[in-house]
Amino acid sequence: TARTDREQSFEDSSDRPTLSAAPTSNRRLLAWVSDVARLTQPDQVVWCDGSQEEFDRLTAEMVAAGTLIPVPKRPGSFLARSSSSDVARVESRTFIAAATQEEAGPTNNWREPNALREELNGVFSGSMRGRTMYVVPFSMGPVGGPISQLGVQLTDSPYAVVSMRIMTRMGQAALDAITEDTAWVPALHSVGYPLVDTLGRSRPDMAWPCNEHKYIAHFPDTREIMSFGSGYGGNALLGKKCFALRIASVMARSEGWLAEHMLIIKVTSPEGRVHHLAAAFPSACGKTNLAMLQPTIPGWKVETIGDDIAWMRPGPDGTLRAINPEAGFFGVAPGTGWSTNPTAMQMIGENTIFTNVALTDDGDVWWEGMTDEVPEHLTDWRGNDWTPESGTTAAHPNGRFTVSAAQCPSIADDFDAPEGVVIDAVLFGGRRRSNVPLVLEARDWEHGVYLGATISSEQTAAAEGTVGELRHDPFAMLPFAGYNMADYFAHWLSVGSSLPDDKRPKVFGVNWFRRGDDGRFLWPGFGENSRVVEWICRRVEGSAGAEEIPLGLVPGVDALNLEGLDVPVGDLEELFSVDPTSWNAELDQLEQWFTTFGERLPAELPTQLQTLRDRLPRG
Ligand code: GTP
Ligand code: SPV
Ligand code: MN
Repeated sequence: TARTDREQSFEDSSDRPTLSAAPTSNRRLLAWVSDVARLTQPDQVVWCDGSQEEFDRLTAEMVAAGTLIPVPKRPGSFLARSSSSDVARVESRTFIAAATQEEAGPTNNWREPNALREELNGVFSGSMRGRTMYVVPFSMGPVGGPISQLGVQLTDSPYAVVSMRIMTRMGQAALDAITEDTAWVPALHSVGYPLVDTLGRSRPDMAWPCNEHKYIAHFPDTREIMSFGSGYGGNALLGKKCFALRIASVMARSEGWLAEHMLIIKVTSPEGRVHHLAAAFPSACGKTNLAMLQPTIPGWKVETIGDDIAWMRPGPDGTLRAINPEAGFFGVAPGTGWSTNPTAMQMIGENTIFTNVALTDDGDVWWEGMTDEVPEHLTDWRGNDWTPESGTTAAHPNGRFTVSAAQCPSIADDFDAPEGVVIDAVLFGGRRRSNVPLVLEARDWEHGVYLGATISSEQTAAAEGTVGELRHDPFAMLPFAGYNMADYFAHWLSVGSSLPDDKRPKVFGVNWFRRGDDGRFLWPGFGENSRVVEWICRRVEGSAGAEEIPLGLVPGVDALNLEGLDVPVGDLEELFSVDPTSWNAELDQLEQWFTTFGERLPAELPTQLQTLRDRLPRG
């Protein structure tokens, strides 16, 4: 292929690019790119401008290489099949290299920064041989916005480049915003599969190159990211979990704001009143679905601002203002269908990159839950023939779609607002088959922080581990907090107390996943969740009633709008029932878990736990 002036070859100069053609004069950036190129030894360096032309060129190259397969039924769309060992985030290989283990805290894998840096220098040495290194400048949030942040990803994965173009504001505008004195996060990524070894022998590429030995490494003190060995989602699109949550949470703590694993929606009531809600649910527990909810109750409108990450900052007027730092959605495919999430189905009709889903014989994608009818023959996510008798799922349970927010039919007009939207309510939820009620309002901010800190959820396929196993996932941030979780709880308490009483968001807990003894979901979920959203908005307005139960405030019999809903009375009762025996057992377990945080745990949390214990009937 012809070389453009944005590409530099090493053959021209001695052992590294002159970088004379680089479209920036930023010295720190040029020095870093040059140092990384010397370490990783790519054939060439390409500076990405974020143009459609560049996207088309890269996708064409990936089609030729077998990395992408066109999806003819959806214009501009492609399927990627990852290596079967590279299908989700790898939490056991995710490291927080804080100065001390205590700073990383008991929920993170800590590594001593200098030792890890040394180890990674060895791992990255020559890791891009035979490949192109792309320089990917990006902004999280609108370029130049007061809440936005800049970063540059260096990667040898064209899949990461095209995904970053969808997921972030990527390209020349972001690069131009990086001046000598702006802060930006250096994010280095390699799939760890060089095509030429140290003796100069070459080997063929793979459709999805990766390395069995993975590192997702974060240096919070210097705000750097180094990711090696994986091409997948949160491991490889470094603006997302690595930057916008792990590094950003560290920035947020020192600057008095919040970086959260939250969706953001704009809700308009039948009277035209607008409320913004932010909600934290663990991975694959319903954020994308709630973000794109189509209300089943008349007169209500829900619009999308974000589906995965929220940056929330106390504004000059005392309100908590939030932006979605992303520009696209990397959503779970299985379970996404016309009956559950029609908005998403409309959104992914074109210009979408699918990963690890099945292909139909007539050139479309398919996954479990997309249609009621199951196709008789498919090519599964591994590329094998598949029929309903195969005994496996056709799509990987963590198969995903990557699509621009601009294509979302429910995107809100204030999606792009650089100053963010005012958050009126914060929701915490998990996947709980028992104990946790459909909806619960916290008595105050401290109680709300307790609700966030004590989220437990059945594990999903979004990370390696045993699916279905209940685990603590405080604030849905267990894999994403970049510092000590106990300090993170304290930070939440402190941000809340910095807000004036009348501006502080109300806090709620929700659970769409409670099941009956027979194992079926007690609540229909999806669009019907609008009924819960309605009660939350009415509570914010001060117009809906609530009843106090030991756990907090719940809608009384008449406060939840059940008009036209076909849920048996018995199920509704069960959705709010509190079993003292199992709650006391849950509190014993929580108390035990609290001890893992030692002295750093804010006293407010055990106090809240004791209050709850005192309120429970003796079991
Ligand atoms: P990440 O992108 O991993 O952070 O996940 P997410 O929280 O955005 O999860 P998502 O909305 O994609 O939901 C994941 C799974 O939960 C899908 O299979 C959905 O079909 C299912 N789900 C979402 N909302 C509901 C609901 O209200 N009820 C039930 N029963 N399932 C739901
Ligand atoms: C999650 O796992 O919470 C995701 C997908 O949103 S990933 O980008 O892989 O983290
Ligand atoms: Mn997520």
